[in-house]
Amino acid sequence: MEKMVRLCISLPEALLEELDKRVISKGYASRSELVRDLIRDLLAQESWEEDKEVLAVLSLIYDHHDKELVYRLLDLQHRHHLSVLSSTHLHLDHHHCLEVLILRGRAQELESLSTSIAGLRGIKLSKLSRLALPEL
Ligand code: NI
Repeated sequence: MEKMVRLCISLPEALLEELDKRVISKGYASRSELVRDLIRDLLAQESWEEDKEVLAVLSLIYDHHDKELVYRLLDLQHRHHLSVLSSTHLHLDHHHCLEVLILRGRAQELESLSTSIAGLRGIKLSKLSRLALPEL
């Protein structure tokens, strides 16, 4: 269990109200939990801005009847096989597939791969979740 430190911070009242609204609407157990998440989000954002080694989850929806798209998607994944840690494919219905790729590598490389995939003709949805590697 990590050692916890208490701190006291000053906020304008209106900002505290906004914080508390989000603690309730997002179901956080406390203000502390929300503030910890905000700091972790900021650290993740900085890791990406500084082109550090990062993690990402790329979610895709496409129609598998487009054989050209399926070929190009697989080809891109093989060309970046060191960055693609895993891929999960789910057949949503007769037409649509959901594919989730877990990626690890330099931020710019993952951004570039994600952009290449998102730009393939026939991709109906592409969403990249940017994560930081946990600190040791
Ligand atoms: Ni499928």
